[in-house]
Amino acid sequence: MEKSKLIEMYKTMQLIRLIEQRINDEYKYDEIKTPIHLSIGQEAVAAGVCIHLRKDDYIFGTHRSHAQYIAKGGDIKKMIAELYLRKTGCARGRGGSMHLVDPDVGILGSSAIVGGSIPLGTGTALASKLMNNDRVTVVFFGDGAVDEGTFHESLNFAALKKLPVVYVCENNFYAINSHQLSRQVGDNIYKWAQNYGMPGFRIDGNDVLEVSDYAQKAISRCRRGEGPTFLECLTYRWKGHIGTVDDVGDGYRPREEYDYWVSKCPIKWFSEFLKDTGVLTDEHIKNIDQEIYDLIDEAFNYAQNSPKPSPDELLNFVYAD
Ligand SMILES: Cc1ncc(C[n+]2csc(CCOP(=O)(O)OP(=O)(O)O)c2C)c(N)n1
Ligand SMILES: [Mg+2]
Repeated sequence: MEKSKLIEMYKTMQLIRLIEQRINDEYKYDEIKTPIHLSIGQEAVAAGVCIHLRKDDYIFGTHRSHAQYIAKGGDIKKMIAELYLRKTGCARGRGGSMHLVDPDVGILGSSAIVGGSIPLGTGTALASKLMNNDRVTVVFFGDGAVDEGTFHESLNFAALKKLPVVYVCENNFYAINSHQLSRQVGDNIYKWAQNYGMPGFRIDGNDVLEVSDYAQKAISRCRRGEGPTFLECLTYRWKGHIGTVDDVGDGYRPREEYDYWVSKCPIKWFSEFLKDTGVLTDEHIKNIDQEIYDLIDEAFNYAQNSPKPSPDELLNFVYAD
């Protein structure tokens, strides 16, 4: 992979990490008026996939979508303003963290309905096929979405019609506090895809190079008109399911498991790789990180100084009586 792309992936992962740490820190002031689901620990999935997407390709996300929005090139000022429910937010302050959208860069939406984005992304892939363009759709979802009927219907249909869609399952092993093995007979998510007739792979979702490699092949396959691919990316969230809690010790996940995944930090590993291979030095990394901190400050200032919607605007954009 070209050096510039490697650096871009580092920047994306670090922007996701640092912006979420800032969200985490600001949350206690109770000015961010929306539930939040942080992706700290899972940054490599979105970064490794979206590096291969064009601006006019589409993505759909979930309740845990900051990473995907950022990696696809969403405007972070509008994202933070959305978290503060300001008029300048990407969903005009009406959606909050779980409803990020930026159609100008192909972010067609995220949904808090678990599994809800899977048929939507299957639909845009069908549209691309019918309109005979080569736009690819990527749908991101969690291991919990596999428990929904719509997951199975959508995969079957996409394989049957050879639709240009890449299904990216971020398997962090938990849906809220329920482990995968308390919800599913086996730990075999990628095999569902194979059974429905598409290539399905299980990969290390904390290794951005591996994610990028598989994503590139999957996206190229879509562009060639050969149909969908399924990527099950094993990864781990560091924070609790919702909000800013640190919940290790609450009983549902073992400390050793958490420690193992923290030791596999995707950003730490990748920055070491970039230094070992001479792509970046400590000095470069320091400068990049400072630029990212500045961008984040700018986004928070923008959001905090943006106007709030007024009550008389409540019914704007409501189209039915
Ligand atoms: C249809 C539906 N059922 C239940 C919920 C409640 N719920 C919100 S998030 C969540 C867990 C989702 O887990 P997963 O898909 O693995 O995503 P993760 O939170 O791990 O990123 C559940 C059950 C919901 N939002 N929608
Ligand atoms: Mg999960």
